Amino acid sequence: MKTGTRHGQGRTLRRLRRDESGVALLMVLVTIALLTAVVVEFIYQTRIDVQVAANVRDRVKAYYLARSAVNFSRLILYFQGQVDRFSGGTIKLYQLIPIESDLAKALTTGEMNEAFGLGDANLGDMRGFGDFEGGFSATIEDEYAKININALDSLPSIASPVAAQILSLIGSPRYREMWEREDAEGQHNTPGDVVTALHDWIDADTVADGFMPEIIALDPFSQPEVFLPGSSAEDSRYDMLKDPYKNKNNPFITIDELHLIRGVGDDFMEEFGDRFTVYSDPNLLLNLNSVNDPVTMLSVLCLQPENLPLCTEQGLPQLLEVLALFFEFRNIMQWTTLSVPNNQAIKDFFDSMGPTFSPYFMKNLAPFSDTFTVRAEGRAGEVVVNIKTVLKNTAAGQEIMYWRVL
Ligand SMILES: [Ca+2]
Repeated sequence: MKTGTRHGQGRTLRRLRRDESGVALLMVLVTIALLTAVVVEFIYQTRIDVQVAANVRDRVKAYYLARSAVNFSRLILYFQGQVDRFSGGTIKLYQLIPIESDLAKALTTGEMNEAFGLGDANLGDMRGFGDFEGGFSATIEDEYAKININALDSLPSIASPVAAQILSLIGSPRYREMWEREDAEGQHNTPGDVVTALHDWIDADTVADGFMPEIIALDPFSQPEVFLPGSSAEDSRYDMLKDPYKNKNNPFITIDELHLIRGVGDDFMEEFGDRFTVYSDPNLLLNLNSVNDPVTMLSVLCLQPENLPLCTEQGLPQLLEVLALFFEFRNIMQWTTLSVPNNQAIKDFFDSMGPTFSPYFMKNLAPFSDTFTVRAEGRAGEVVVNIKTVLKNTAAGQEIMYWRVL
């Protein structure tokens, strides 16, 4: 019985051991599984950390490369200010000098020397200057090539042509569909409604002003008054909104403020945002020799009462042909003489082709420009950083009117 019992105990022990070894195996498996998960997680996390670190590093690099492009642009605009004094604004350095790091690299790393067969020509300390990873570029636009919305509250001799030009731009038949759509509040607006709303936003009074788009469009140059004070409150445009607000009764400080104007939606901004400015002198019209946008140029030509027959469906193809010839003429002139025609030479060119400019328009044009938008881009690895800034050349130096990192 003892033996039997011992035997029995031995069996139980063996079974227990077997069971234990089963538990141990299970624990080992679970531990391995857990460890594998932890290790995989750890490796994954480490990879993310390395990638995040690389992205942060590249973002910092790209940001400073974009700032380099801004600095490069500031230097060119500084010289532009000097050159404008004797060229009257017809030499556009910022259009002639490409702001592009690849070019800077080629100039400083010896590539250019090889291309020109100069071999080891001594560039002194210049060597290695462009030796960095990534790149930058920038474009410069003249703010006087755009329509200043704040001019709507200027003298009638400026406000009237500006109102007419905005009407001609946003009221063009090609945007008819945009005006047929309801805005976010389910309201319909006309181009005339938007021009009035823009004006009420800026002007000091608080009544909704009246405006005769047809009369302004027919002859914008001899209007004694453009906007006539009405009797209703201008704030009623925004009173019924979920989050009501009042008209600002002060000039626009940025173009982004346009989003607050009744009738201005994303589609409007997409189409026209870059064609407006708030930075140029509101007592002057634009600078004709800086306008590179055919749509803006078309709105300038259709401002002139003499050209109205050409601004019809029948006349438009001819007008567009003249416009294309003009841009070609100016391009060829810029690359052969390094200067563009001044306002008078532009008038003479169009006169010889048919369309003309009114003397009232000519006398209010900006002589040359002092305010520019710089769009800079810095690139490093996969990261791109953009900086948009508006710079104004003043007697005291350069003023930064706007700065945004995207
Ligand atoms: Ca107002």
